[in-house]
Amino acid sequence: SPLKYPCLRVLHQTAPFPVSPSALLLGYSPSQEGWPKDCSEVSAGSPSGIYIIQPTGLQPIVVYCEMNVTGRGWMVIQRNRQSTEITWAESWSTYKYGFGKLHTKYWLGTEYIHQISRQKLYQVRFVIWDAANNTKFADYNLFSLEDESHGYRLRLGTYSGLAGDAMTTNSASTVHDNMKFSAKDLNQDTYSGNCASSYGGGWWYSVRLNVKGAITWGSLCNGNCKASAIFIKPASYC
Ligand SMILES: [Ca+2]
Repeated sequence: SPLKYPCLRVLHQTAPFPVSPSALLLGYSPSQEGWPKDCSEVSAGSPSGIYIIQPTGLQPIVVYCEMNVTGRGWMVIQRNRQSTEITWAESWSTYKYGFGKLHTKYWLGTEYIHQISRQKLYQVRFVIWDAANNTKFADYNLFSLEDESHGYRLRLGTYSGLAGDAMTTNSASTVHDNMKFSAKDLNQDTYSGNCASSYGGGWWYSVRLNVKGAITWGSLCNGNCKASAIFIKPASYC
């Protein structure tokens, strides 16, 4: 049988993965130490694609590893497109365990992002395709999520990039660092209303990447971004 991985469990619940056995068998198998803990541990020279990883304390999960962008080993935790057919207006528990399709519109799952980010020190790259379809990055040199009992509070380091710092600016209405995650049925934003219900998504508001059709990143694009993706990998120290 070509399927060698009886232990593989697809944990995402709302949509099946477009995973073919061949995609899972790109010369890829667990080492004696087991599965990689993240995409940075996938062996050098491997192509971008779908891999099995096993973060500490979790079952093996399926993720997309971007191995070609400047510096290999990025793990994709989010993708969205302006043309998305999914609504993104999901519940706390659906955001918790993730949804969508790995190649196009996708949320890995807030719980998995938390579990992964506690393994090592991580950095994050927000990739924004602006209204003219130019690709811009916003990098933060540290990234982690606290656990669910602390609302998956977001921790971000120092910004660099050309997309603009839409996440750690000083404005009380736009800062994301230290904010809790919100979904339509769990309002933890600092606004008097319910941002997740108003915008139809889930986030540490006010940026809107997890939203249907109105992707917004600071002043770079306001409701008219073409697409987004979020990558994480271990932080570099020097
Ligand atoms: Ca509120």
